[in-house]
Amino acid sequence: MRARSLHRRSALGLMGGGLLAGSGLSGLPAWATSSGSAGVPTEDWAALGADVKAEFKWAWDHYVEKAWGRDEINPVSGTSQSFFIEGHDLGLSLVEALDTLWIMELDDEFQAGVDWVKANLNFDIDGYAQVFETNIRLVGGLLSAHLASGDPVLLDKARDLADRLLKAFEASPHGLPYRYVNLRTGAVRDPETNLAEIGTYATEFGLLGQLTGDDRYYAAAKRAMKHALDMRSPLGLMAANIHAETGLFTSRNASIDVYADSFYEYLWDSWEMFGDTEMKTAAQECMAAMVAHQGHRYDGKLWFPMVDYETGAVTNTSQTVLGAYLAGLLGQVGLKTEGDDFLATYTAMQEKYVIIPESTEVTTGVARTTRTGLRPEFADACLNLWLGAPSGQRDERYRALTAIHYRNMKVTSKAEFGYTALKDITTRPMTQGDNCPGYWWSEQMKYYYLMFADCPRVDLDRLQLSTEANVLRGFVK
Ligand code: IFL
Repeated sequence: MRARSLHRRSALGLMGGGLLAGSGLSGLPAWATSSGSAGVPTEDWAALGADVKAEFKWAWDHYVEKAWGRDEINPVSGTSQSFFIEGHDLGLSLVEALDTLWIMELDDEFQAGVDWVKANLNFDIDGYAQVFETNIRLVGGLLSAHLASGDPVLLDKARDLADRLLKAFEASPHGLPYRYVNLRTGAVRDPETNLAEIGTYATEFGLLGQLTGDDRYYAAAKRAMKHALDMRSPLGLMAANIHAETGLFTSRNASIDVYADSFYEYLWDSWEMFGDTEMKTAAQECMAAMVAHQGHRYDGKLWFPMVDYETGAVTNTSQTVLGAYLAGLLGQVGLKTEGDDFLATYTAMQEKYVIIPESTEVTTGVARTTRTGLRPEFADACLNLWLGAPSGQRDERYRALTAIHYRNMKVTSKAEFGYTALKDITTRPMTQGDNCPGYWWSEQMKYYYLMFADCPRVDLDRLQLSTEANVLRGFVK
């Protein structure tokens, strides 16, 4: 790990007793680790929001200096790397950052990013891109930047890219996209896929359809989702793995997180964005089936381990940090008690480990892995639960929990040139990796800012975020 600033050492010192003892966040006030609503402190939220903006600007300046136009910065070494296609960078972090820059009113930075996109981003590449990632990160990023700026070139680029991705759907007899498509030739590969990768298109494709008047996009997205929904077992569950050529499940594991997570988000989002009542019903049915057949308590904590989709027998007792999104989604579909219950599970993991482990053994509540991916899902869940009440009645507890998440990230994951994933959360200090995933620019920094700052450019009551937190509705112009 690189040498740190005095400021950061002080912060570690503040928390050090609790961290070293492995007994939580001693050194922080009692409220900070509380999952109850009593004792939520008065915080200067505007000041915390300003701090998030300052950190984002600081990280952006380093990206500009060290990695401009590259997919991801490695913020310890000051190097960079490709994400989609080795040697053909697509400005991933830049595209992911655009709507966050806009919300933060960092207008010069936003315009510089847009100008780079217009001058450099060209998808006519003879290389295979992962269809799911390309959609949520690039199509979504371009669409939100278009909504922010009104620039038609950004919409043209989103459409061009989506047209290339459509080839992956059209190659399957069932309309289930292959995992990879050659952006130039339309050739496909990797038919063994999963719910997340066949079913996370509806919001970007639906919005693209609204903006272009072309129904093909949403139709393709919905056809793939419907195919899987139609194969639900009598328990109401789907297996998470599926084959694009046979159309059949290739495992028996129903999962809320790995291989599946955003499929479920996009059922509900299809209702919220487009009023699709069929998808609303499906979302409610799927959530009810999860609660009934996947929800299990271990040591009093609610978890959703993998189960056999036909029998409900538990098949795997690990759960990833990605699963935290479900706490927010449960709240969105009207199962707030269960959502709060599941959030409390991850809150306890945050108290215990400071940074929620990438994967947990649910029977013991012990981390299965030491590395983490600089993950946003806990803050995502807090935001969705917070937004569940109208302005003025929102529960401050969610903001307080998110403030802990933010401060813990600052203390553990800030490197010389940006924020990084961690190699080992069990060492003291934690051992840093050397990569800032693209989603950091789109997700947690936006969640923090939306919750802490006054955002004149966003109407929180209309806000619609994609799984990658791209703003697809709710900008104030
Ligand atoms: O890319 C992110 C997105 O939220 C997703 N899956 C995981 C990533 C963040 O952990 O759908």
